[in-house]
Amino acid sequence: MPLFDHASFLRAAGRVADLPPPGPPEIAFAGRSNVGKSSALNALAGRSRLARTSKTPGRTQTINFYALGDAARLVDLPGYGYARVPRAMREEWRALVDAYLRSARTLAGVVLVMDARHAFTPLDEQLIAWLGERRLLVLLTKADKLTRDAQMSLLAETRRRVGENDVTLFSSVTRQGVEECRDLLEQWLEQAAKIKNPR
Ligand SMILES: Nc1nc2c(ncn2[C@@H]2O[C@H](COP(=O)(O)OP(=O)(O)OP(=O)(O)O)[C@@H](O)[C@H]2O)c(=O)[nH]1
Ligand SMILES: [Mg+2]
Repeated sequence: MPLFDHASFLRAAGRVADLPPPGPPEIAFAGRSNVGKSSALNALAGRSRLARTSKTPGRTQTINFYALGDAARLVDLPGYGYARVPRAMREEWRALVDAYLRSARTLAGVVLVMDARHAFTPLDEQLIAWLGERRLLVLLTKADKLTRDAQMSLLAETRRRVGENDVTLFSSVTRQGVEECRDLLEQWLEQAAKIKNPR
């Protein structure tokens, strides 16, 4: 769909003061370090190197904003809970992401990215609790690493656990789930834009 075909880098924010002023509705990508958030964002945007990805956990340390034309933004949050990051940096992460979530912008929803092979770790549970009532899409990525049967049971189990929220199996490698996600996120953005600009 057209919206995702016009992604461009907007800004990297390493400090609260660097957060861009609120603009169009945003969708944030959150999840543990190295689960594949940046790769998922690239797969959705159809661009292999828009967001930087890495085999080394903790690659994304700033909040990176990408514009989808003038209509929307995708926001790549730094990985959560990477144990080898010094404590002071973890505090900074928390403060920065907290400031982002509290800032007066239109957050259409959060894509919570989990590794399909290790879903619902205690860190994921903490993140879900911390995100509170926000609308979630649980993206079970690296699904290419699971058999079809394992994918189906994980999907059913995840649906049970996250209730009202959306769930998709995803792979940045095979592009499984990409179209489904784009359609859903476009719906979120349309709804958020309507709430923002009621006629
Ligand atoms: N097999 C497979 N590998 C993937 C997939 N998505 C990401 N990866 C790999 O997982 C590693 C981490 O990917 P990133 O997208 O950088 O992960 P991230 O969540 O942005 O990581 P941080 O920025 O460090 O939090 C890289 O080696 C990717 O190539 C996927 O769907 N399938
Ligand atoms: Mg990243």
